[in-house]
This record gives sequence, C-alpha cells and structure tokens, in this order.
Amino acid sequence: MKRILVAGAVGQIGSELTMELRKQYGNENVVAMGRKTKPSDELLNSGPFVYGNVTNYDELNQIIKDNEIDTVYLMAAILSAVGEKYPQLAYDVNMNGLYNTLEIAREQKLTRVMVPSSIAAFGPSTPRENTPQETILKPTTMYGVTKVAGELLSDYYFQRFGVDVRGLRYPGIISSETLPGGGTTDYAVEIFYEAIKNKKYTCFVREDTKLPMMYMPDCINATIQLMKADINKLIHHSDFNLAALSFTAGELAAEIKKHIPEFEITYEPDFRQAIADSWPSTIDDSVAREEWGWKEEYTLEVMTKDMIEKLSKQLG
Ligand code: AKB
Repeated sequence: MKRILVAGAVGQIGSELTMELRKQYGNENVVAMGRKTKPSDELLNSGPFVYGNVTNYDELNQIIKDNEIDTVYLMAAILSAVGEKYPQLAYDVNMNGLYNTLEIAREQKLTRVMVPSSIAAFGPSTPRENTPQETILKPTTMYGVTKVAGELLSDYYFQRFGVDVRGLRYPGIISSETLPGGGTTDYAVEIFYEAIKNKKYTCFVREDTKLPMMYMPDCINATIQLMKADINKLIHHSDFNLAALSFTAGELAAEIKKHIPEFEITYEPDFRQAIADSWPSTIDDSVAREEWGWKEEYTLEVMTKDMIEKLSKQLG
C-alpha cells in the first residue's frame, strides 16, 4: 500500500495535490505536512496533518518513520521573487530540504520521491522560443540555481543510490483555490482576483511579457501521471520540460475582458520583470509527451472561463 507525505501541503500546488492524492489513495494514506501557515479546514479535516520543517533532518525523518511513508512529494520551496529578497533562505529551504529528503529516501529505502523543478532552471542565455529539453542551464536567480542543482542532485541519487526521484520543470501555475506565494508568475493569478473584485489590476510585468503557464488541473495530472509512469519507459528522471500554454500579460488581460468588459489593466514593471525576461516564452516538452504520455487539457479560453466562474462564486 502507498503511504504518501506531501511536504508543503499548505502551498498553492501542495494543497490541491494533497486533496487529489487523498481521492486516489484514500484520505488516511496521504499525510499533509505544513510548516507555519494554518491549513484550510478541508485539508485539516479530510486526513492526517502534521507540522514539520524540511530543513530539519531529524524532524522530517521522524515524521516519515512514524507515518510509515513510502512516497514523498516535496512541494515545500521558496519561489523566485521571495528568493531574490531572501537568497539565503531560498538556498536553505530548497537545497537543504531536498538533501534531507533524498538522504532519508536513501536510508529508509522509500519507493518514490517527487522533486519539482521549474522554468526558473533556464536563464538569459537559454533559447527563449521552444526551449529544448537539453539546453543551457545558467539561471540568474537563487531559486533557479537551486532548481538546476536540485535536478542534478536528484539524478545523482537515482544513478548512484537507486532512489526513484522524478521531477518536472513547472511553468507558472494558475489556480483558484490557494494563492501562490512569492513567484514571478503570480501576476497571472492575481489578475483574476483583482478583475473580479475591483475590475482593475496593476500588473508588475510589461504587457508583452510572454511566459509558459498551466492551469492547476493539468499541473496536478502531470505530477501524478509522472509519479505513476513505468520506470522502464523513463530515460529522463528529474528534469522533464513541461508545457501547456504560453501567453503575454496583455493576451491574458484581453481574454479576461471578454468576460468582464469593464476590466482595466495598467503596467508598472518592478524587479520581477528582470526575472521574467530571463525565462523562456515557449517550451518544447516533446520528451515528456514521448516518455510518459503527457498531454494538457486546458486552453487559455477554457481556463479563463473556469477561473472566472470559480472565483466569482468564491468571492461572492
Ligand atoms: C515562480 O514564478 O517563481 C514560480 C515558477 C515558475 O517556478 N511560479
């Protein structure tokens, strides 16, 4: 039987991932781990919840032992924008959290570990259009540096110790349940809240900023699908390019305006513009499609309609 730990379960991806895993594997078999933020009632009441810190080896080790965990989804991370404000913290959480998880996986012979990477692994010298799977990885953010190092370390643990680690380079994730915390792509979520609540939004990147994005249901599917993939079919392990949509901030605003015609957007780029400019616009994810059958469902049009319907209900 699978016993799963989701570390970072109160975050944007972790919260929805935990709920889907509970549906698929049974509520009692999916332990949600948070650090400080209060979990939602849904997360707290639907299955086991523990507080813990991935940077504390002994604490994490004990949680994994006590709960007889065999599979870990390591979703706890400091994202790009907060990482530029606090680079030391980003290093600590993203690198030491990963090292602890991989060491525990090796020692306790865990079955499988998910370690997400990101488009932040790329940098200004990477080809920006249709970014290939194998390419230049020279990021200019601490978050990106930890993602490249994390991919390499995860692949090392697979080759050297046989730990079955898998990972995806997530694009910006758009969702209606939990707000993202401290990323550069957060504007693509904030814009929906502001459009519905105030009919206006001041965007912190330029109108022509084009980044790879994905709707949360596709993100959850991709994550679980890769974890279920037959290992014999995988040539890559921790660094799969993953794509669904790519659009500019202006194109997203225009799509929202179709549903909320009064919506107004202005652009006031801040320090996050430089981060966005260092990332690709479009991604070639053909390797993920070939090795484990990845295929997205949501288009910009369908995602926008769904986001507006869900948030309008939530925000009254
Ligand atoms: C961020 O903007 O930092 C994240 C990411 C693309 O990994 N959403």
